[in-house]
Amino acid sequence: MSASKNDQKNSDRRNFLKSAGLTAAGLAAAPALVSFKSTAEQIAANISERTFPEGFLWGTATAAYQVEGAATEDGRGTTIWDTFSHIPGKVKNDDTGDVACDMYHRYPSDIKLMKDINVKIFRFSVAWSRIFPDGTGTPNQKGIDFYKRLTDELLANDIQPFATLYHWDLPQALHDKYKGWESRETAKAFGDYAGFISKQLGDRVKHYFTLNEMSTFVELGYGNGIFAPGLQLPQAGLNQVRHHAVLAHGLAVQAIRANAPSGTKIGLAENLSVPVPIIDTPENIKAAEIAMREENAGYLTVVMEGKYTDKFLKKTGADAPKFTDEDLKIISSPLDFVGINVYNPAGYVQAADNEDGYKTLPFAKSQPRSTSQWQVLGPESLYWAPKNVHKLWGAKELYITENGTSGTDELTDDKHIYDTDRVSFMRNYLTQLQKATAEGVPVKGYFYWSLMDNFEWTSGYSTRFGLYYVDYKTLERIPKESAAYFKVLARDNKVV
Ligand code: PNW
Repeated sequence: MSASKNDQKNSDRRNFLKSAGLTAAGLAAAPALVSFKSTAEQIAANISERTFPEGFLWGTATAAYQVEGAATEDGRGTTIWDTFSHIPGKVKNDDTGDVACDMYHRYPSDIKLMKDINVKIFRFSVAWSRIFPDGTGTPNQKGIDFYKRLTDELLANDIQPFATLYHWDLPQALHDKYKGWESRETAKAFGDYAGFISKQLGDRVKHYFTLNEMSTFVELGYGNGIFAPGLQLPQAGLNQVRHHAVLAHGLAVQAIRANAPSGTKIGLAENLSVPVPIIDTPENIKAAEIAMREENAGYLTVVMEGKYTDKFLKKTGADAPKFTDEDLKIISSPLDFVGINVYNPAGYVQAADNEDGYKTLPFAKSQPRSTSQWQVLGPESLYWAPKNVHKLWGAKELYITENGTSGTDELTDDKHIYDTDRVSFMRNYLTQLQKATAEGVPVKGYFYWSLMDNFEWTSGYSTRFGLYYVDYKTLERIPKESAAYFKVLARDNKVV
């Protein structure tokens, strides 16, 4: 490419960024040219100072089965992950969540650990089987009390609780009775449970996420079978499971609206596929948008649009899910915010003259990855994910509900963990997120995954994502270098 063409592209890109930022600023500061200018200057200052918007919320995330332990305590019912992790060979080293980080008992000191690093929001999940041991029926008061104690303790420490209602630990009884997510009955039961919990915790919890990462638990649990319940369904069955997951989400939104006090905010936490333009030209940027919409057609797209895209229906053909118009209305119940879990780019894309309008390039063999083989490292994903969710669907509020990385995390003789890789990861990814917020994308908060090392599904305890190291022999928590990084980041509200 000639130098002048390059210059042209660079200047196109600059103009694009400028106009994107200014458009947002212009909308926010309508009346006078003066305020328009000063807002534009503010944007420029934010970009160079790398600050996040005022009031941006910094937090950490966990999930019940991964941290709580106490698997048979206080009337908790068995879940599909209890069953699955106890089958030899399913999880690395045959680890299980029986004890995990024992957060069920240690939550008061864990909340202190959060406070120590300036956490203001905490995302945890409610274990459905602690509330309804069999998925439906009589509620278990001891389970409810646990989440009341937990949220009271958070509030007493000035940390806002954000509750996820399903983080993959389906009550085993629903699997046995209805084949779990293969049945609509499970979606209905989820709606009932969501309504119930939002009534119980309504005075304490103001933000709910319905389901965590539908795409992950459905594809890995019912598609390739490496997650619980370990099934490999044919395409038609798999599409029906996908449909039941989005339906469950919609039913839960409606049930929470009907039961929670007004002012309660509802969203979901989806690990969406994030295509990243290989080179930021207008054509490739458009291609990445098209790709994001189509690649999430069975999940976020149908939730946001209330229809399956034509391409999705064409591609699935006779195997398409069976659904009604009423289902689509439920699935697309309006949300207060969209939560996205962002770990990696789905691929680098470019515009193409084909039926799809885009082409996904193969990853280079040397593309860096974390110790989780699926996690291709691409910080730009934390720019394009919120940018395009906002652009495609006009989401008014966004949260990064998970972002993090796994490393080797070696404990030195003097009891330190110098996780330089994680610190670098956070700085690189957050630089991209900051750029999105500076351009006016309404991201309200960020949850690092995870507060501490925990049960990493099929990788067991061998894969560590935490800001705090967990010594699984003693259950001691030790802050890593990244915890120190997070503390300054949250204090200064800027990339440091
Ligand atoms: C998410 N993949 O899981 C979950 O929400 C967390 O429970 C989990 O601990 C975290 O990310 C880190 O893995 C994923 O294979 C599991 O692509 C697997 C994949 C993606 C996300």
